[in-house]
Amino acid sequence: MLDAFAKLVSQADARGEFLSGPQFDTLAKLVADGNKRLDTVNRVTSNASDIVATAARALFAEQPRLIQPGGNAYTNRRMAACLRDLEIILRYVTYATLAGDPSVLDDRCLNGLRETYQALGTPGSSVATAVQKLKDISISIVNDPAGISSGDCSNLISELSGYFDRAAAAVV
Ligand code: PEB
Repeated sequence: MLDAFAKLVSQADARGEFLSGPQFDTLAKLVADGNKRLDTVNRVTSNASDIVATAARALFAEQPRLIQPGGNAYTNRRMAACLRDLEIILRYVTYATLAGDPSVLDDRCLNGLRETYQALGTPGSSVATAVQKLKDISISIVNDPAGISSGDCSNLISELSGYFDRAAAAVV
């Protein structure tokens, strides 16, 4: 598990070199945008249960078979597992966003997840659809202009978006 700083340091160290100019610029930008990053993570974190519930509701509205007898989210136990899975994925996306690096998401959440779902008979494509909904809802919450000083967050939004896409791609 690496963050953006540790990753560049380990890359430079592997070559026995000082940080390069572009590497330094990358980290300087990360520091300059640090408050935006913290606000982003904070907004997703503090709305996590709403984000999960809304994404799950939208998934089941679109794919009602999942909650009918024989569906993979049928029975309270499976429904609970489904909500829990979405919460876990969202939580690791917040960690990756904080770290500025996807390795925590890859190593601790996505590694082997596709195979787990195959073994469980859980439709990965439905999980991917739910993750896309987590993404859309999270981005709209992060982009809400209320109560925040205005600024350009497009880079952070595309980074955040990339972590959700990575999670969705890992389960299909
Ligand atoms: C991954 N999910 C499930 C299990 C595991 C995970 C390991 C099996 C054990 C259990 O039930 O607890 N666990 C989860 C995860 C990590 C982890 C992401 C990462 C660190 O440790 N069913 C649906 C939807 C979808 C869903 C499409 C969107 O119809 C999920 C939610 N996951 C789902 C369901 C189960 C499950 C387990 C329903 C239970 C399946 C079953 O027991 O039949």
